[in-house]
Amino acid sequence: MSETTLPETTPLKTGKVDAVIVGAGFAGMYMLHRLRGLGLAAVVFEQGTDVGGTWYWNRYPGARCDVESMQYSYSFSPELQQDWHWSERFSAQPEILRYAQHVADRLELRRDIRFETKVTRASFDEATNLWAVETDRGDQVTARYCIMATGCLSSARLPDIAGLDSFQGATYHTGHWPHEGVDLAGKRVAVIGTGSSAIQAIPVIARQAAHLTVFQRTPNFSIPSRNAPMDAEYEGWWKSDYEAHRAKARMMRTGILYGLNEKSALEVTPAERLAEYEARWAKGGTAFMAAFSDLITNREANDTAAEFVREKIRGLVKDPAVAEILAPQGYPIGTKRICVDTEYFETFNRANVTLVDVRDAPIEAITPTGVRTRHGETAVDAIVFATGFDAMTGALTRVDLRGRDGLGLAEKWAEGPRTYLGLMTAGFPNLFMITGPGSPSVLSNMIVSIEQHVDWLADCIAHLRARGLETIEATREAEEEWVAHVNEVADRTLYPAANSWYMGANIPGKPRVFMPYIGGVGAYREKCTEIAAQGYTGFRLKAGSQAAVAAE
Ligand code: N01
Repeated sequence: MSETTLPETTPLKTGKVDAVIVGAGFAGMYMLHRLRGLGLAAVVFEQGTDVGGTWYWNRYPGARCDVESMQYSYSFSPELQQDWHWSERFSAQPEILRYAQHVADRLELRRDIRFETKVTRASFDEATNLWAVETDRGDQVTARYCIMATGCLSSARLPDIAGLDSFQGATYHTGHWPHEGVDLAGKRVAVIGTGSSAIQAIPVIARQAAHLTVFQRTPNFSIPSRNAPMDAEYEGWWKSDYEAHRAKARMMRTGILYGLNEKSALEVTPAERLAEYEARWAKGGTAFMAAFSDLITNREANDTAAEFVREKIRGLVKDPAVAEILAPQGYPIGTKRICVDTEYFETFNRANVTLVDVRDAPIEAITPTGVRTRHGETAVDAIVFATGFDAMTGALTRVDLRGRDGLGLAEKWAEGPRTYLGLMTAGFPNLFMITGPGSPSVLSNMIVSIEQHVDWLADCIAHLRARGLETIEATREAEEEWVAHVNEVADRTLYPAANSWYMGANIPGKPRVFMPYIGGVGAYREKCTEIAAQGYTGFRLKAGSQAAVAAE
């Protein structure tokens, strides 16, 4: 269904539902489907005009998923996964959005989704054990459960650069790309940032623009995608036993089925090591980081992979000085999210592309006509901000969420997010997060993690209802322990060594805390299942009378 044929959104204004779901991306869509299956009345509020979440907003040129198409899709419906055909090894944004729209059509989800509606505030009423949810369209809805399906990378961020508003040309953010598309042909374009989004957009923009200037502060490691049309045999292999393959993927560290080499990078000969890296480089994709078991825990092992990629960059970029600026130094490979590209480094060989290193000479100002550093001004017609997101917490804390005693979530998380399993936070009964901080989320195949959380939540809600329980809430003790565990596991890795958005380091003033859980999707799943099987250990479950009826 195209956006133009969408039904008119009718605001609810007032009413009572069993559950409010915030966001109609893959998490919100599946949550709605599961809650309907339990017979609950649920409404989804979504800011956009259609479903798709990340894939609705991130329409920048070159946007593509770096998880293989056969794995980046729902697994809950055997019919759906058999019927759908992906055209490429790695799907581009328009195809993933079409898939989301297809699922919404197939499951008739849109009738319970209120589009173009932003949830502004939700507060817990201790007298009734209900959430009062308010939107920017004047809805005031009460709900037993409030489920935040707001995504981890959905709060786009513009840097605080002087003169931003003075620019007379066009400005764009990759995470809010205009739906009608942008014609950059013949234009002088600046791209600010060199993260995953920029690395995908730059080669495409370079082919359109008269001139492209890339402002790079931190170079990134990137692996070629080797994207190609879908191989029929490969698709057939997946579809011949999708259930079994999915079951294996769910227990992998990242929720992705790929060959993890159990050997240490330091236990093989240099020739064997090189051969492994070459094979993975030739195959393409993030599985490069699974070349050896210790790349993310041992700096010496990591250095071998980092140097391999730096050498590749030196080979791909003709100007040695430019190659050195593009070759990442000073942080371990993989500790900032590894990028996957199509001819990114080669793009810097083009005559119409200039790289500006702003590490030592930061962007001082945006002027009416361009971008200025202390080395001078670059005049441009358009600026593309590929400057990322207030990751993991931003989409949650920008809603005025109030728990017991009026406690605000933003206030509670002032020193960093605190959750139990990334699912709930103490003091906020019946407020659930899908792929929240403290869960594997962004370190995994998001759809695998989304399905795991949604299934766990649906089972939890069914458990509460079957027993006449009104609320579930994480205990402070369980939360303390989980936060300590998340940190302890992160500290066993090299991740904290990088100034990444995983650490909140891309936002001035944001606390430096490693936000996702790196213990692995499989181990995490087992933990969640065990906790539920034991009667929700670490949660306090209460009947309407407020009496505690289940173990902590
Ligand atoms: O954002 P980022 P993103 N002056 O935060 C730079 C997912 N994703 O949108 O590193 C100059 O990674 C900043 O520099 P620095 C994926 O998880 C997935 O690219 O802070 N530069 C950085 O280079 C990814 O990790 C896919 O020094 C400034 C860039 O802006 C996540 O989304 C595709 C600056 C921001 O990079 C976010 O990626 C796309 C300033 N003042 C995204 N401020 C796939 O599936 C910021 N920067 C493939």
